[in-house]
Parts: sequence; structure tokens; C-alpha cells
Amino acid sequence: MTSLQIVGRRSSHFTRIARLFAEELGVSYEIAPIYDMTAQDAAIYANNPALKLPILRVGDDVVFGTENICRALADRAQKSTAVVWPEQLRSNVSRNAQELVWHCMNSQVQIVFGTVVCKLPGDNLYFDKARLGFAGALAWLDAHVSEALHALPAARQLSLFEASLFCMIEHLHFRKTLPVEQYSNLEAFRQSYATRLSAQRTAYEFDVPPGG
Ligand SMILES: N[C@@H](CCC(=O)N[C@@H](CS)C(=O)NCC(=O)O)C(=O)O
Repeated sequence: MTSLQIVGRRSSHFTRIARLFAEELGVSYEIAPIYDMTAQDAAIYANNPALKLPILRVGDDVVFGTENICRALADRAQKSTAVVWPEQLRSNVSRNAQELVWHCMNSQVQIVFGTVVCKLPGDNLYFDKARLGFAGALAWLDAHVSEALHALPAARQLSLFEASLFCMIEHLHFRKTLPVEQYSNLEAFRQSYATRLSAQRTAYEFDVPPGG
């Protein structure tokens, strides 16, 4: 069988969703770390022209985007797992919740890449507005997480919503851009999801380059 590579970073929340799916689905993979997110050569990003990570490499084939990668992993899984995908979310609250999780993840990238990696001034309106929208989305998720979880099919083993929510909240503990402790419902969800083996096997860490 062709080996699978997740090209990404162990410190990245998008990469962690893909890793978590691979673990849950029992799909073997290896991580090919991208050490430098400032690299501007698409070859570093497994030829993703958007210069974004993660990318799934399967032989000569590549898959761009976390959700696509999760679907490709599910296609290759040997065992059957009941997965809930975003198009199966039926209520507005579940759909809004998924949208806001993606929003939070993108805001985190914007703030970390802008202020930490590129050292841009964090007090610029560009980041002020990002933090405000991020905090607003977190407060909304905290108020609606219980309803959104109850709206998921009870027989599921895995859902992109829960995996992305978990990776997003945990990343706020790892890369502290905004306070997260006050969102008690999100914290309770995080603690419960953290008991999964897949969560424990994919803990955030910084990849260290060979000899680095
Ligand atoms: N839509 C992409 C977003 C991925 C993304 O934003 N990844 C971050 C790392 S967590 C990244 O590539 N950051 C580098 C940059 O924004 O230049 C996906 O679903 O995979």
C-alpha cells in the first residue's frame, strides 16, 4: 500500500485535525514537517500553490485543505467508522457552530502569523478586529456548544465538528493569543475530548529541524 505523508506541522491546529482523523480511522501515516512557515517556495508545501499547510501526499498525488484531507483519509480507511461531515449538519446552530470554529482557526492563523511570525504590530486595527471577532465567536460557541453537540447524530464515532472544535480550543492553550479559561462549556468539552487516544497521540509540539 502507498504510504501516506501528512506534510505539515505538529504545532498546527489544521494539521492536528488531519492527524486526529488518521488516528481515529486507523490509517497509518508519517509526518513530513514544514519547519519554516515563512518559506515562499510552493515545493516546500508539497506543491500547494496557496503556500498553506497541511497537505496529504499519497505517492505522486497530493490533497490540499484539511477537510479534503480528512475525506481522503476516510476513503482509505480499512475499518468502518461512523463519521459526521459538515453537510450532514442539519440545524442552523450546528452549521453556524462549524462556521465559527473555522473562523476561530483562521483568526488564530492571522494573529500568530502576523504578530508572532512576521512581528507586525499587534495593536493595528487589523489584529484588533481579528481578536474582537475571534472572542465574539468563542463566546457564541461557549453559549451554543451544548446545543450543537446534541444536534449531532448520536451513533457517530467521529465528527469534523468535534475534531476541529477540540483542535481549535487546545491550540489557544498552546499559542496563547486570547484568554480561553472563561469559556467553561468549551473547556468542559475540551477536557472530555482530550481523553481520546487520538487526542493524546497528537499533542501539540514544535517540530525541531535536524541538527536544530
Ligand atoms: N484552508 C486551509 C487553511 C490552512 C492554514 O491556514 N494553515 C496554516 C497553518 S495552521 C498555514 O498554512 N499558515 C501559514 C500561512 O498562513 O502563511 C486548510 O483547511 O487546510
